[in-house]
Amino acid sequence: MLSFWVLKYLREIIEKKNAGYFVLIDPEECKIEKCSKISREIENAGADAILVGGSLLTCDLHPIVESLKKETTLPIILFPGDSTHLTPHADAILFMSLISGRNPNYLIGEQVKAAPLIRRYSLEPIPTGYILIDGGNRTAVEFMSGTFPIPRDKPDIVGPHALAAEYLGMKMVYLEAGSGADLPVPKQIVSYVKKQINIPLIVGGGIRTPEIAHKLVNAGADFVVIGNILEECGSTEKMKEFANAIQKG
Ligand code: 1GP
Repeated sequence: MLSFWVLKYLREIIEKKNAGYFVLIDPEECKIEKCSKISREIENAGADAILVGGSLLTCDLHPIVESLKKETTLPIILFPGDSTHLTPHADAILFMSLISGRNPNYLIGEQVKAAPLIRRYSLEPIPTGYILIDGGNRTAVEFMSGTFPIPRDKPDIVGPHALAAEYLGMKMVYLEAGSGADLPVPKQIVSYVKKQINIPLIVGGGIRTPEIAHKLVNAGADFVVIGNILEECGSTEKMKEFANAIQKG
């Protein structure tokens, strides 16, 4: 009997801390010999979970996640670009459907290919409606998925997508501007969506300062994802600043 725990843990984080903090690791940028140290630092800095993934993967995911896992008690959650980005060394997977797009492969195709392996690996699937918002530049996820992001000034289009995710039984909604986006998801969109749904809201992409993270939490984000900026200036201090800004909302 599998005992899944990550979604329950994430719900408790929202209750206890107001909002949670995910650090995203791009396996392409993660040197295997540094992985254990990195996951220890992320935990010490106060993050709530480690996401691992990206749009494109050319490296071997197994040893990276195995090594990350050794030195942390935080859940390691896969954030896959497609059905090949799987490893049994993680705890859970954001089982995403790219619902802002109309590409059947990312709505259901990759999910069907991944499902048997997720089961074999005993990964906890967290069904997530993944919504791409224009971040001011072309991002890898836009190119790789062959989908258009929703325009930044159209919360009235984003809202029904998020609501449809909830009505389809998904457990989370992820508003994504894309890794390295010039502009994060507008707080007006976050607050609009927050009013529509009753499931947790993840916001990520292009969040470069703790102040921006803080504003997004105030607008309604339940989880904030920080990736690129920590790779660029990944000091523990910087990670802690984000923790303070996010978890104290
Ligand atoms: C990307 O939302 C995540 O999917 C994180 O984005 O790397 O821009 O922080 P950044």
